[in-house]
Amino acid sequence: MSETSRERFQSTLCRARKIAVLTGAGVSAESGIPTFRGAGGLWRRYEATSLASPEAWRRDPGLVWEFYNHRRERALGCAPNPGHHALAQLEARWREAGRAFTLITQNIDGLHEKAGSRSPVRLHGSLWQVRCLSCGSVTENRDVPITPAFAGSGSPDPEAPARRFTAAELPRCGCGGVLRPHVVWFGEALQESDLAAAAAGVEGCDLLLVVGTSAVVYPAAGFVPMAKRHGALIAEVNVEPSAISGLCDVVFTGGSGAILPSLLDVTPA
Ligand code: BV8
Ligand code: ZN
Repeated sequence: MSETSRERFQSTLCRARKIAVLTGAGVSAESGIPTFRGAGGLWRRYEATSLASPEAWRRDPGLVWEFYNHRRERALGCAPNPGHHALAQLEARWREAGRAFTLITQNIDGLHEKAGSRSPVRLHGSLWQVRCLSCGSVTENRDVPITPAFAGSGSPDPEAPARRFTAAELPRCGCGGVLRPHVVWFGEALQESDLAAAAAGVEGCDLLLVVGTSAVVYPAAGFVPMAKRHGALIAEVNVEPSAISGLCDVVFTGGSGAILPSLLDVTPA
């Protein structure tokens, strides 16, 4: 009888000397954080992707901060789900066994870190970091609202009254410069150090696990064909097919919070 996908995945996993994981918004869906392209991808009348851009910032930085302030507020009340914990526990077992493990995430919500994942490669930055447009300093910032002027703002309701924020109401650095979210917007380059860390984690990996991503955003999605070229077994966990499902050796369909705890319950052989 041919081995099942699960048997194939777990027998490859337990022998794997080097594992890479790529996650997207879907891994946080069961924590209550809306995905980009699902129904949650809308905020007021805007596609999330249209607000995550330098053009939107140039046009109306107050609106962009309203959007991020709303996401920070919502994420504050969200906890890692069993999928995040299963990935953090797998990482701990692999590090304990002296084996290589790299978690690469497209998410900016910080839930992997909250679940105990150590030094995930955050390709798109962090909801909880801000960057000064004048001095360039990057700092942790967990103020909700981001400034008093944003208190109570950010409702995703399309009928919510549009507010204009003055430059004085925007968050400021100690140097007086305006602070922006330290995230990578569409059309912005990713940090070379993050790209290099992700590539180092994928090159030569025995297995790449892709969790909860539509895999339409580049260069993040490009790590899947890279792993394939290096001969890795490619596995996917998603509730529906994605743009890389055709590259996968095994596909597990369902919620990552439901699937990962038992799927990853493997000790290094
Ligand atoms: C770049 C941070 C080049 C912000 C994000 C024109 C100019 C420049 C570049 C481009 C261009 N046109 C296209 C590009 C490339 C562009 C791109 O890829 N566009 C796509 C849309 C075609 N990429 C870029 O712009 C990147 N930069 O290329 O720069 C450059 C080089 C040098 C100099 C200058 C420029 C930057 C991309 C990063 C954008 N920032 N996020 C923020 O979050 O606010 S991307 C953002 O969207 C997220 O971070 C995430 O990565 C992405 C959403 O994707 P997913 O995570 O996959 O989420 P999605 O909702 O799509 O899917 C969820 C999945 O989960 C689904 O499959 C669903 O089925 C599944 N799911 C749901 N529930 C569950 C589940 N799975 C499991 N369990 C569940 N319970
Ligand atoms: Zn500054």
